[in-house]
Amino acid sequence: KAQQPRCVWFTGLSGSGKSTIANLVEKKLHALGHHTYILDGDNVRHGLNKDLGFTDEDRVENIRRVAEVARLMTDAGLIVLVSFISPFRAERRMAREMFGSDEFIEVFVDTPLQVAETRDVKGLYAKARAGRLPNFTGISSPYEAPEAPELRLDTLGDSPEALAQTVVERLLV
Ligand code: GGZ
Repeated sequence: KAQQPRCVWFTGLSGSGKSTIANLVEKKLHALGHHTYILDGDNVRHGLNKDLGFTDEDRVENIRRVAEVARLMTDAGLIVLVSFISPFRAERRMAREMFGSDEFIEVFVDTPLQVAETRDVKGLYAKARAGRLPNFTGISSPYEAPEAPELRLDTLGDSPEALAQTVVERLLV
């Protein structure tokens, strides 16, 4: 049976684990024979969106373009894994409204700020605290947590592997 196109929209702080989980989900879906694409900062902010930074206005435009591209990809039949902080509820709602109600799965990668900041894998939180990285999400720019996501992943409670499995199961029903 042909796969159903889906937009799996990961949202969460920098360092929350979005990309790690999205990559594991992709691996599992490939093993099941599904066609996927990951949209994230690495392949979008250096190309299509390289004119955009991190002001509120630029983030809104970043997410708007990402949602449009994701929509083109679901039109082409793919399962799209979208992995951006996407900090604003209004833009996530706008994205959701572009898809059918069964097509869009919002996944809140719920890592507390204190945990992401303590890990600080890339040293960005330290830079932001020192005032050398303006408009940093969680420090000097807001993150509006989802109120009713399809899935909330507790990254303190479970391994990335187990969380990825949860996403795959939710998405193939
Ligand atoms: C947040 C920033 C910033 C600022 C650079 N605020 O952990 P990372 O490094 O790899 O992921 C973060 C990424 C966030 O880009 P997004 O396109 O996902 O953001 S949004 O959805 O809000 O448009 C971080 C890095 O870019 N980064 N400066 N000021 N994250």
